[in-house]
Amino acid sequence: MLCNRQSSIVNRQSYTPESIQEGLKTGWLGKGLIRCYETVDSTNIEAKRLANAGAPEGTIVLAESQNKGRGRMEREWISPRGEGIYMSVVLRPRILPEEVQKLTFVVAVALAFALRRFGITPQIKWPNDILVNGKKVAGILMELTAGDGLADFVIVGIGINVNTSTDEFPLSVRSLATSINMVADRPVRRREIIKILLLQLELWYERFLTESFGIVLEAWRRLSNTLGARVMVILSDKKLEGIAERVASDGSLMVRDDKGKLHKVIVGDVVHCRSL
Ligand code: BT5
Repeated sequence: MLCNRQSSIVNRQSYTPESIQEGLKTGWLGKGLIRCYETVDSTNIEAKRLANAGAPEGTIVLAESQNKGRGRMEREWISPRGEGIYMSVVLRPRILPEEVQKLTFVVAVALAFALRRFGITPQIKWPNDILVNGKKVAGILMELTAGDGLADFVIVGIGINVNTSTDEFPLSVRSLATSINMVADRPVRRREIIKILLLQLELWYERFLTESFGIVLEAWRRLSNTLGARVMVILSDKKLEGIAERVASDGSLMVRDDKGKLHKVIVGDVVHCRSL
């Protein structure tokens, strides 16, 4: 208990670009422009503004709080001041727009490996949730801007609950969410997580670009708790129940229903039936 109280004091120190870059072991990611804000609408929106103005690959946007933090499909991302990491990264991969979904896997793997450094055993729930003990500790929001051909840029938005306490989550999310300092084996500072995360992100992004998506997918499979599970997939117009058999090479989830029919799910929310 005492540890947690101490951690909540140290962890609430805000960060500066210098404090992130000090001791940062990446080759390029985060070595250039880092913008730290007190409050923004959404770090993804701010990063998009910067990218549209020509910000290079590796630019980072961080905020202490967001008043329009977003999840997928315009859902809200709860972003209490100083309690979490609200970060967006500008990437400019030379990939086709349809390949961008694969980057969610790259980021999820990087995030899971980074969190393992703090004595946590995270699991990835398809497509973009990072869970600890079945509760969501982090989420990923990937936003693409493309012209006619290749992706112009991708904004990788990452939200991590670090110090957030249960009562800071609204009732609708409370039983589903957790935070790093509720589950880590020692008090963790936000900037410590950011440095390790940037390093993992650079590593897995470069593997994806120079080696293959297969390598990422292999790691993802080991970290995922979705594969083999009985799931309910909430699609825009219906629900589908079955076994999540595998992830296809494009990142979509293959679900076999009880009649034996295989469905390819490209976008949807997954509920693991055992936790219903
Ligand atoms: C996500 O969406 O999980 C993506 C979250 C990405 C947030 C980051 S923060 C930095 C960057 N800037 C942004 O504006 N966004 C990104 P999705 O899978 O749609 O999950 C959203 C759902 O998660 C909500 O509808 C809630 O049920 C739940 N939720 C909201 N806030 C949460 C939190 N802090 N912790 C855990 N669950 C939360």
